[in-house]
Amino acid sequence: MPLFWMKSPMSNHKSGFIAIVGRPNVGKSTLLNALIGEKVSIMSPKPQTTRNRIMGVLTKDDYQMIFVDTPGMHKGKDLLNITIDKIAVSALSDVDVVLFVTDTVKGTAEDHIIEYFKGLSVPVFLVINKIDTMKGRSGIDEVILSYINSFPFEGVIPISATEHTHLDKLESLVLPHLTEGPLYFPKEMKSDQSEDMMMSELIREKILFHTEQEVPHAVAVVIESLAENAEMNTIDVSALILVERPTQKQILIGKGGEKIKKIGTEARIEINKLLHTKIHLTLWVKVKKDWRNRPSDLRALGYGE
Ligand SMILES: Nc1nc2c(ncn2[C@@H]2O[C@H](COP(=O)(O)OP(=O)(O)O)[C@@H](O)[C@H]2O)c(=O)[nH]1
Ligand SMILES: [Mg+2]
Repeated sequence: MPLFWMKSPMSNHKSGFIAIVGRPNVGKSTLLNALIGEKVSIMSPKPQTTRNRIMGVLTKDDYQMIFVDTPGMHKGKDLLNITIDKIAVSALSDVDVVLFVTDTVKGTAEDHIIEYFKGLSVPVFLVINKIDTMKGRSGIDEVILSYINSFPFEGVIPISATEHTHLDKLESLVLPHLTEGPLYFPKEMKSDQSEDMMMSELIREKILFHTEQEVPHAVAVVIESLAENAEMNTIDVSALILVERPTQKQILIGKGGEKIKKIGTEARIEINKLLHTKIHLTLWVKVKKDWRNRPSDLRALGYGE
């Protein structure tokens, strides 16, 4: 403690970082978006939807909560998967609270995630999502009972991210664990991602929606250029979609270019909303063999540190 000391004028202001972790597909990104009230992280029923650590910022009068969405933790073999897993684990360090999200009765797939908590000194809440699909109270109890002995959780929070059920409760349970702190992000900022990253993610979300099997895993999207078109009063966006094989390119383009057109139209609507202006979107598909296993490609695409 210094000799001369005074409470700062911000002394009632609290802030902190809250990690959202769990198996793929339990609804982590949906929860983040519901808490922030805006789409900051893309969502889909496909695994590997979230590949990077994404922050969503919730600013209220007396506090700022920074939620850190993570890729689902699962054991994968290629370098992209290993990188994704590392990102998820490193998100656990340097946070004030951890939200462990699940949606089912405990299975062996989750054991390795709980192991990571044992080395932490911060509170971990058990968040049971998708209660809208569970059979009443007994269904929720069944999930709680399956977890309660595996780790000394700080508390249990049953929610539905899609229905926005108990999200206010979640906020009020997390708040006491934040300490006095500054605004880490400006009040109006909702995410730490760049506009380019958000645009490429929205395009990837539409690709995930319209393709099956190996294509979602083999796809990466980069924004190549962004230019104001004064004449048309639009912003012209050009994006490159990378795949690993010519067959994947064919699937993505579809018969007579039908599929890529649909993806483009849907992505354009979302990017319009994001930028609050009309955009003109051009998509290019290119084959880049084995990009998922090349460290330089992964870095260039924004995956990893
Ligand atoms: N019924 C229901 N579905 C949900 C809920 N939250 C998420 N989902 C769905 O679960 C799927 C995976 O969601 P996502 O947020 O991408 O999961 P993540 O991989 O954990 O980030 C999506 O299809 C969501 O619509 C919920 O509260 N109720
Ligand atoms: Mg996700």
